[in-house]
Amino acid sequence: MKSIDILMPYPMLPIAQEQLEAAFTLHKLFEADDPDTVLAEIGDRIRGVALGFGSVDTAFLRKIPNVEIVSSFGVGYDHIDVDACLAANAEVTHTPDVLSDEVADTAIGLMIMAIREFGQAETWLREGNWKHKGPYPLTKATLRGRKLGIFGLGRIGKEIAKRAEAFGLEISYHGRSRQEGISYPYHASLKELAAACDTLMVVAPGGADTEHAVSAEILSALGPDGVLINVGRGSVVDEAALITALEDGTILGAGLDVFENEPHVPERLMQLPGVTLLPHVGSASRFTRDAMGQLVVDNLKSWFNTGKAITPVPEMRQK
Ligand code: NAP
Ligand code: 8YV
Repeated sequence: MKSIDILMPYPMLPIAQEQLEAAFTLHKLFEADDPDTVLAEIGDRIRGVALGFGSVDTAFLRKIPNVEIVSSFGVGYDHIDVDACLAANAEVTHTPDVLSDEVADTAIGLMIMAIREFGQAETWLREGNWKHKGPYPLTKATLRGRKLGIFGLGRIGKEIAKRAEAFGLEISYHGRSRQEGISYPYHASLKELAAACDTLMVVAPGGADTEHAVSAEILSALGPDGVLINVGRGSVVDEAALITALEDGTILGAGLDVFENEPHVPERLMQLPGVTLLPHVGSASRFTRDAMGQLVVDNLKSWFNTGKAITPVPEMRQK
């Protein structure tokens, strides 16, 4: 496969970079002084892209007209224009399943942190308040008796539900359709789900269809005991509406791993005491990120060895 040229626009983990370097002719665009000039020179030769970061659109695809496959790191692919890839006859792959457990663990951890204020309690201790002022105040919220509404009961959502069951939470969900063989109650609209629960877990994908789905109206339906957890995509939540809802008590709190304009987090959000914020670490253990990196490599190798990818995005299966 050494005769096959692969483009790596941004750095990736050693597990991916080293294997791709050994198997293919790898072009590390991020090492070039002038990436545009390099891409203009080698663009015609590129047959595969190993995408760890950045987006793919028509303009980018035009620079690599003979590309056959874009192998993306991560399960979410809202940064890739799949229609443009289909038009360019390029396969798109992602890294589902290998990260579901890790992200579900993060979601549960974030939910408990947000509800029991563990981040704030740790700050209380570290700043010496325990010694000088006494115990951290009792938390307004508890996990006991909470109703968890899952927006996006997919691979990760189901792992979150499994864990939440062990905590004794009542679970229901919303997606575009009711799922066969799932016993949790289904709500046909997000508003109905928000009204029926007090803890809304967002684990739906980003993109135009879900943009700002969690609006001021949804937050109002969630209500004053409501806690919003987002491990899906920042774009799914109207961040300005969320900040207002937290400031005026429309909802009680939030736990966020993803944001509208990462890595920028609005100052007003950071100032709010009832909010737990994580820097998009849902899948961020070495173990899980290595498994994702391996799948990026395996998809490329499989494509060039057999003509089939291992984990194409669903749109590719429909073509
Ligand atoms: P998945 O298996 O495809 O699940 C997505 C779920 O969302 C499905 O149940 C789907 O149900 C629902 N959904 C999709 N489009 C929808 C829409 N327009 N309206 C309502 N529901 C919709 O994906 P996954 O592997 O669980 O991953 C989910 C998302 O988690 C990813 O796309 C990514 O954005 C995010 N993620 C975040 C992190 C992190 O680090 N925080 C890590 C990994 C993934 P229906 O088809 O029935 O609508
Ligand atoms: C990664 C993610 O942080 O898989 C996803 O959709 O959001 C995360 O696992 C991200 O893809 C890495 O850039």
